[in-house]
Amino acid sequence: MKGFDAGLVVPEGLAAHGRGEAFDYLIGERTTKLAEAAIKAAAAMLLSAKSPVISVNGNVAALVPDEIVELSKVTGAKLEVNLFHGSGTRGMKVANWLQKHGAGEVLGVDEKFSKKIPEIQSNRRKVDSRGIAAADVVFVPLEDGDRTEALKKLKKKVIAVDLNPMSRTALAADITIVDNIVRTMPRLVETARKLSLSRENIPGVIKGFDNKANLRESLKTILKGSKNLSSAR
Ligand code: PTJ
Repeated sequence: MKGFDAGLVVPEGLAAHGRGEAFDYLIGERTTKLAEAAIKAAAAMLLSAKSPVISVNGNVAALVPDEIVELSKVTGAKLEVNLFHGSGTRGMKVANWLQKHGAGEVLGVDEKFSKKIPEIQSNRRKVDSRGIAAADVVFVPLEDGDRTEALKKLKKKVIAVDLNPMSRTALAADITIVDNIVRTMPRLVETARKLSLSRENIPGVIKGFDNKANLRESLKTILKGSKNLSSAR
C-alpha cells in the first residue's frame, strides 16, 4: 500500500499482488526446494551473461528496492525501468526511488535512448537501446506474458519470478522462480554472491536446470496445497 500511496504502484499492481498472494497461500508461503533450484540457476545465468539487465516495474520497485540494487551490483546487471501501465512521471519516480536505495545509473527513462520492440503492443514495447535492447539475459520479475514471449523471439534468455506457474511468462521464460519476490530476492543476492566466488560451477548449474520439469513439480505442490485446504474444511 505504501508503494501505491507513493505513486510507484498502479491500481492494477494491487490486483496483481492479490493474484500472487492467492498462489502463495497454496504454496504454503515458503520458498520451496524447487524455487531454491531455480534461484541458483538464475544466479548462474545472470553471472554468466555478457550484458545482463534487470527490468524493474512499479510493484518490484515498491517491494524489494534494496535487493534489486544489490543484485545489480553483485552480478553487474544494468537496471532498467520498464512499465506496463506507463507514464514518464512514474518512470522517473521509480528511477529516483531506486537511486535513493543506492542505484547508480537507471536506464529506461531517457527518451534519447528509447527503442521499440515491434512485437509488443503495450507500453512495455519501449526499451532502452543501452539496456534491454542490447541484453543477452533479462531478469523480468512479475512480468506480463506478451513481453516475455517477445523477448524470447528476440533470442534473449529470460528469467522470471512468478507465483503462478501456469502464467504465459512462467511458461515462456528460460528460468522461472515460482516464489514470492519478497522471499526470492534476498536469497538470489546471497546465492549470486556465493556463486561469484566459485565461477567454475556456473556452467554445471545452468545445464542441470530443467524449467519445464521445475514448473510441473511446482504446479503439483500448488495442487497438493489446494487439496490440503479443501480437506481441512
Ligand atoms: O508497474 P507496471 O505498470 O509495470 O505494472 C506491473 C504489473 C505487475 C501490474 C503488471 O506487470 C501486470 O499486470 O502483471 P500481471 O500480468 O498481473 O502479472 C504479474 C504476475 O506476477 C502474476 O502472475 C502474479 O501471480 C505474479 N505475482 C504478483 N505478486 C507477486 C507475484 N509473483 C511473485 N511475487 C509476488 N509478490
